[in-house]
Amino acid sequence: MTRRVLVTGGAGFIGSAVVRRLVRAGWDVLNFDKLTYAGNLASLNEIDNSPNYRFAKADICDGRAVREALESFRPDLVMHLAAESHVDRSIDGPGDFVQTNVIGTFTLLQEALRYWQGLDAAGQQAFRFHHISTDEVFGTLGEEGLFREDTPYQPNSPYSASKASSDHLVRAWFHTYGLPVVMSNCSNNYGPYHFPEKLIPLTILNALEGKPLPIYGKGENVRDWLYVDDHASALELIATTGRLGESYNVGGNNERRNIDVVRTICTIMDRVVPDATIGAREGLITFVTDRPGHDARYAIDATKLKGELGWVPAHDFESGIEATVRWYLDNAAWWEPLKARYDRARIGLS
Ligand code: NAD
Ligand code: TDX
Repeated sequence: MTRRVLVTGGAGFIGSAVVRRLVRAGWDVLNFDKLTYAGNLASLNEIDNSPNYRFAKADICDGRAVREALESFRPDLVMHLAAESHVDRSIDGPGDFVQTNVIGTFTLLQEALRYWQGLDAAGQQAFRFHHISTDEVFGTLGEEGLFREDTPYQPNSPYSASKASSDHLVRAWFHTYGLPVVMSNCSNNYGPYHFPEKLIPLTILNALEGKPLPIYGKGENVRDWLYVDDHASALELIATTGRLGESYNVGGNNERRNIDVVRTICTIMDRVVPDATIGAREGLITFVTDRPGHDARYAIDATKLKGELGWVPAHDFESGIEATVRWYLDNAAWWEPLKARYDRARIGLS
């Protein structure tokens, strides 16, 4: 039987990796995406002519559009990735985050429940709703410890608070209405097709052009980096084999301080694209005003996912970051058109 998956946010960074993976694996895929500034159909050029791929431009807050998509496509899996995802934007304008991440998830849950209740017994048995979330819901760690699935929620930014709210709604729809859900919370992703407002692609593109490399505060904040295709492989596994009502933490065991991430990128670029007029790129590092409420450290304990479902990531940080730098160097046609769409004025850059 062909498996049918409705992916929300499939034109985004992680959603497009999931769509590319599932289309290649033979799933029938409907990509349901509003195409905000972060959505980009060019990220799907490799698969968008495939007969088992289709696209609907629509908003998860629009209940009627969600209902029509579910009733006409009739998926046996929903993977929910659509979200406002950038922490800095959530500080400047939290309203969109509450709207999409909270109201949008609520709308999707209501329509998924209605659809699921209308299925026959075999259809109900087969159906799953997978909610994709972030480790930022757990707040911040000190120097020791890791986020586990039972770590208390302590979100600190409007973004993480909105994602935490959505996680709670999904859990409640399982316990109250019996909607068959699985959930996952992942650490920072990096890799190809990452929108250039985020630390790693911003650093690569600014370093290429010899522009300042902005580091918030002292650059000592720690993130746990995971190559995006490893997240996509975890998501397929969780969606298809995770236990209903459970959540799984996803992370690559690659803790790095931001300053060290930026220095690593500088070293790779000095080697791969040396530029005498720019010189050593570490000289471009510019310490700027810290992010308000900046979480000090994130780190994931993925023991449950590895032990229960047998997930093994394929990339370590060193090979993943080198592949990512080379991808950006080889794919200017993807990122050039985006440059007008990201706002560096916020941090005082041209
Ligand atoms: P992204 O910002 O790159 O993409 C989000 C996508 O959702 C875009 O294609 C956008 O057009 C779409 N979208 C936004 N609002 C919508 C709406 N109202 N209706 C329909 N589509 C809408 O995000 P990402 O980095 O790919 O993250 C995907 C998911 O994974 C998010 O839920 C995020 O919270 C979560 N996550 C991200 C990371 C990370 O490091 N990027 C880590 C852990 C979890
Ligand atoms: O210019 C910058 N300078 C800088 O020092 C930017 C954009 C970021 N930073 C810092 C802030 C963070 O400590 O680098 C770190 C990474 O920042 P982002 O790339 O903005 O990611 P982060 O805020 O950690 O959130 C990301 O990972 C978790 C995603 O955007 C979220 O959607 C995901 O849930």
